[in-house]
Amino acid sequence: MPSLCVLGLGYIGLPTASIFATKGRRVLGVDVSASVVETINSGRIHIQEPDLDVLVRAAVQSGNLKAATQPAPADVFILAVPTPFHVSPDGARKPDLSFVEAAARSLAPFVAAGNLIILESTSPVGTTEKVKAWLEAELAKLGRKVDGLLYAHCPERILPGQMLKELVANDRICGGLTPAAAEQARGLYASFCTAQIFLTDARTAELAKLTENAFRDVNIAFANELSLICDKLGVDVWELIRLANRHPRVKILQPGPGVGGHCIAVDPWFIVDAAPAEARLLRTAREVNDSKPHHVVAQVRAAAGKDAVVACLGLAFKANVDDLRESPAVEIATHLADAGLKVLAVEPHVTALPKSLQGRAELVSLADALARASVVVLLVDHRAFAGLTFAQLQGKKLIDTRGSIRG
Ligand code: SAJ
Repeated sequence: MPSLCVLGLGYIGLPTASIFATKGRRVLGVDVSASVVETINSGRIHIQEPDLDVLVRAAVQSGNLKAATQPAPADVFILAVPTPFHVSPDGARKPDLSFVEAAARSLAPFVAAGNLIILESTSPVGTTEKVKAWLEAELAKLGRKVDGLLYAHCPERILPGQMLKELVANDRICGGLTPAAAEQARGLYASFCTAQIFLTDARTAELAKLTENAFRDVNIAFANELSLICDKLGVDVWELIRLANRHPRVKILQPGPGVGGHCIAVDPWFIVDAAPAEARLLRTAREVNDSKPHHVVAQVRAAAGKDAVVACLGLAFKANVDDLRESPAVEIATHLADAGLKVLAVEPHVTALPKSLQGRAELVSLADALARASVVVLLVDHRAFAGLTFAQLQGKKLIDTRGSIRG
């Protein structure tokens, strides 16, 4: 069975490396962080995802998964490194491919004829071609000539919170720079993916992944815009959506405090960057979703008196995960603290506040927050808040951004 080298041991690389290892392949996981490497080699994990600890432990104990800070020769190389954006001085969001470039170049001493190089990171159209160009440039510098390298883009589609289930059960797309590359990639993923694997070219695969997240972003923006319209017109947006969704061809998503995470709030910008004149709806959706936290802050400030104590229920970017990165809830709580309000944060999934709130808010239990706050802002619909009722919040001002508190 071919051996693998997976570069980037984060939310995508680690489950992917581990599942290949548990299917009997020899996998070297590579990460630039020595502490991540040490954690994984001891059979533990540095990120939270249901059952991932069990999978990684099994992979390490089988002897098939090892982690290191440097790549090594393998038959297949998978790049699963971050692809964030940076904001240029004129405000435009530009893809930051520096991690992909560094990973691609780092392979030059190790690749051999016929190796398959797979880009899994969500990437702008044309990135797989760039991976090839970067690696070839590095090979030329080393004076190496390596024949028959195959390149493919095989984007992941797994949902945080259900990653291990979706890793196996979701359909996949393998886009090759050549049909042979796509075919080889399909053979590889078929070793654990029980769903269908579709072959295409790399550019279509790149745009398909971006399109999926842009589709969701636009649909959430529709719901968020409706919530603003309803606030203005004095209509209950939750009731409105519930009723509109009784139409057989209407399926409106749920408004919230904004769109967080490192995928949906990022990926549409890669399309906007590549086709700014055409991607008008996508840009506006991003702007609508990015503006929602400011609307919530304004609502809270209008409801809160000068010395109000505000309980922020939830800090994670979505329900039932511990991930606070790119979280609109954190953004809102931070702005409230900036405004001089006393902020009590309730986040059952973490034991410490994020940097922007350290020393400026208190991390407290739900009971403590409810006892002390005059204003309650529900920011995340965690299961832990599911039992909350209006009766428990009597006498307090309530801003429920998720519509999850019922009678
Ligand atoms: N949200 C709403 N209202 C909704 C649904 C979501 O406000 O009705 C918010 C969430 O609270 C969160 C954000 O949107 O802040 C994104 O959450 P999500 O659950 O929609 O998506 P992610 O970011 O966890 O994962 C997405 C998924 N993409 C799609 O569903 C098209 C996942 O399949 C991808 O693999 C992942 O991005 C990724 O890695 O790209």
